[in-house]
Amino acid sequence: MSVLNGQPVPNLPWEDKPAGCWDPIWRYSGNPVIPRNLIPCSNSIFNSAVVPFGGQFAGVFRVDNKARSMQLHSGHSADGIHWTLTPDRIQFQCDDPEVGRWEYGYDPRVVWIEDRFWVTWCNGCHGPSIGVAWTTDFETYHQIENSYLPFNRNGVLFPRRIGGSYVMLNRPSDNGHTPFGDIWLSHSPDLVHWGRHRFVMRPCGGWQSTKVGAGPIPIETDEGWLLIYHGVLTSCNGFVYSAGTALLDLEQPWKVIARGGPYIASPQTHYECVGDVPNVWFPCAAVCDAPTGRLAIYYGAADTVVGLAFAQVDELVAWTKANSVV
Ligand code: BMA
Repeated sequence: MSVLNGQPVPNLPWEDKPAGCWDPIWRYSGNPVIPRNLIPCSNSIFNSAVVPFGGQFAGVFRVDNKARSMQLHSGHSADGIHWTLTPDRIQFQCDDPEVGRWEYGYDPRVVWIEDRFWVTWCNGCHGPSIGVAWTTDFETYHQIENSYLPFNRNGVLFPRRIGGSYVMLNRPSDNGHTPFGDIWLSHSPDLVHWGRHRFVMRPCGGWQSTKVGAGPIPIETDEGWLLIYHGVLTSCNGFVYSAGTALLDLEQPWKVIARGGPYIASPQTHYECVGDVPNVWFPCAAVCDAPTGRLAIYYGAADTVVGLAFAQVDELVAWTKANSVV
């Protein structure tokens, strides 16, 4: 198994799997990496996106402020563990005031495609839609059209065109804490006009019985696109968010090759089980060092803090195939 079209990230944060760990992913011993009160305005900092940038790391962070409105902030880090976030929210530049009118933003993803970083997020536009913007420096962000009509969440771009099109996973939803959710895939010639919608996967029992949504940017391997996604179970005390994996066809990525039956991670530590929304493990980024296949996965814990976990791409691919329910 090898990672395709990846880059070396020699300074990727990393710890070896601890002895006695039975799972394909393991947590950083210093978690959480970002506390809820890192900047003066923050009530909580969680579901956030990180990428390699200029030999260091940068990202877009979900900050719910002390007025409890959902905002996006830029962040920088030399080592991927110690972060500096801008005190003020990102002010997106947008030619069209109807598109650029800011309501709220949350759950960002960031990906390098061709010549710039693209940011997608759940963007308030008379209900949740998928906002799209690009940046080259994590200082100035240029917002373009929302991808879909409301209501939609979890817009996750693939890192390259497939069959000539830009491709985005997404999840049609409603305007509340949606009690349903399937993953879909849409195509675009220009990142503005989206169509050729294809069904990818629906909930399928247990930890992923209520809804599913794409997580980090998919990782290209010679066995298919490795997708880490979240799944939701409805307990008598509310939703429980866990994470799992699937392998998608390289050229027709709406076709699921394999899908793990068990979760790879679920809320189990104190900071995942206790917070503003208990029992949430919500991955938004997986930074890969292509030569070693090491993954640093950034996830929101209990809608309150950012956690870091580690995995090996080859182990996740083998585990997904060995535990597939497809
Ligand atoms: C979802 C989104 C996520 C959040 C999760 C749990 O609907 O709002 O941002 O982590 O609920 O509250």
